[in-house]
Amino acid sequence: MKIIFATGNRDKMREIREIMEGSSYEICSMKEAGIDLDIEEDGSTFEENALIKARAVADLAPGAIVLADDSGLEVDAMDGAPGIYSARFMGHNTSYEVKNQYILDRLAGLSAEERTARFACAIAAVFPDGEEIVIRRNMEGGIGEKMAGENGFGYDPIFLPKGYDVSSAELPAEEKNQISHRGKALRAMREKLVEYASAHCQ
Ligand code: ITT
Repeated sequence: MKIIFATGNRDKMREIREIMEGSSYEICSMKEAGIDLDIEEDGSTFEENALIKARAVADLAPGAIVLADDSGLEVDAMDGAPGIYSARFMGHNTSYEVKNQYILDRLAGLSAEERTARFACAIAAVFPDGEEIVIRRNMEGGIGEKMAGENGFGYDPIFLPKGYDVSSAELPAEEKNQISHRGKALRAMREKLVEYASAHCQ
């Protein structure tokens, strides 16, 4: 069966393909499915926004299973910001170097205990029969003292996963995917997809 991933973010799409490798589903991006859509993410939680994206694409792709990812970074010392606004934080066109430096400056002088943060990822699925599922998983950790690493994307250079003294941008892709919010949420969703397939495809 075919799955369309409702994302326009190429870095997310790369991780999604890595994490879903070996599944019996054919995974295609929105672009590969010929869908070009600017979706207004006006929900107030990761879960709501993931569903908004999946439903918008499902409306244009009858018969396909549509998945969407809404994710972001919650910094406790910033009252959970940038949170659901992670992509829009300081403006869509502002570089991650500038966004990351801003967060480092906001946390200057705080101890490790005061620098706690997490990445969150909600994955929503909309099935051809209208069934919907949303799964959220977190990766706990903290904000480092400086940017480090070239892997990953977005806020990875300033995020130290719990138990690691390197940033998630310093981890090889397979290692980040093992512990990441996206890896955990997608592996849980993969189990739901297997259940769906065994119930619906003889
Ligand atoms: P789509 O809505 O098209 O999927 P987007 O980039 O707008 O793409 P989101 O609204 O979900 O996606 O915003 C997620 C942002 O959170 C993303 O742009 C990064 O800045 C950040 N983020 C999410 N997961 C991340 C990760 O694994 N590593 C680093 N930053 C991450």
